[in-house]
Amino acid sequence: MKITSLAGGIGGARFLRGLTQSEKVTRNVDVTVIANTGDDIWVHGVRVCPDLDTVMYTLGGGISAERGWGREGETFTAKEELAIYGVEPTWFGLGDKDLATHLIRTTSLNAGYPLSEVTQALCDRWEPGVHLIPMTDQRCETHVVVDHPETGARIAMHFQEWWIRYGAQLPAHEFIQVGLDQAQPAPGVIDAIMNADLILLPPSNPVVSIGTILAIPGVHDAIRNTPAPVIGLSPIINNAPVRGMADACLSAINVETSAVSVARHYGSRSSGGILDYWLIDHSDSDSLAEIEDLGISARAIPLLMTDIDAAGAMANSALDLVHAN
Ligand code: FO1
Repeated sequence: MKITSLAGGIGGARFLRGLTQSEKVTRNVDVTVIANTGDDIWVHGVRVCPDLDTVMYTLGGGISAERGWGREGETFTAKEELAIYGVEPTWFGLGDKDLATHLIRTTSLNAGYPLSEVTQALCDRWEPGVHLIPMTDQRCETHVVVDHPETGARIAMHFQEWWIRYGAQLPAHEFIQVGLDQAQPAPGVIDAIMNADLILLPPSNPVVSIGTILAIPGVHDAIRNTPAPVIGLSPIINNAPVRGMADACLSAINVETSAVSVARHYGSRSSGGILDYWLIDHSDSDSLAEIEDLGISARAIPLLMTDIDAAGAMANSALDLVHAN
């Protein structure tokens, strides 16, 4: 069975760990992960790809369990030394172990290798157990339009500065994908969607993670047209994001922070959208009828990914849904 999943950062990676380590799934299942690269950033001369690395480290066993990003047992000596020199950005958490990944990636990119090939080479070490592909090999960074915290002037800043330095507390007027008009799906992306037996949208940020991937020319159409069923899992439980600041992102695009509103935002496949199924938490089960009215089959299951087993149970619910229909 071929499963293709779009994925953002921490929530998506944790779901995928449940999917790939669940006993039901490991047998003859081939998982391809199309990861968001809109969060990617140049810092201190190296290219950092947060969502690719979060998936690679989480599935490869190197992730910091406490942070959900970066490496377990990490030190930040290089970051501290850079700060002593007064070199910005001092707000970015550049880890020493993580730096090795960024240095190899930067050297390979500078030598002309595409990001998809560089990612494959890094995965040779980490063996995440999935085929990890960036959404595009071209630079397509998310920048956020905000009012400058001091001057009030309307400016665009890199997503990471908004997310890390300002904790997504500056109201976002707009998200812009810089480079989108030149971006093409990376090799294998469209094929992984069109030839899958199942498409999964994990509980990643629907705006800056899943939304960013869907905006790459050709991806949304491929998901609309693939013969595979498309199952999404709500990143919103009881009208609140499970982690991260999905609510700050949803309000920027005038989408209410609720399981049903995100389902409406993705849309049913029968009405020009991408969802066949939408899994919500039991606490939102009063929305089941409303979601079904959108033309999307809905189920309420435990959606809180407290540990790997909980994520595995969620993945199994998604698979059961497909087998049942
Ligand atoms: N998130 C933070 O909240 N603070 C950081 O300093 C930080 C550094 C960082 C470095 C490498 C990396 O791969 C991820 C990092 N993240 C950090 C997480 C990252 O900002 C977000 O996880 C994604 O961009 C959103 O999914």
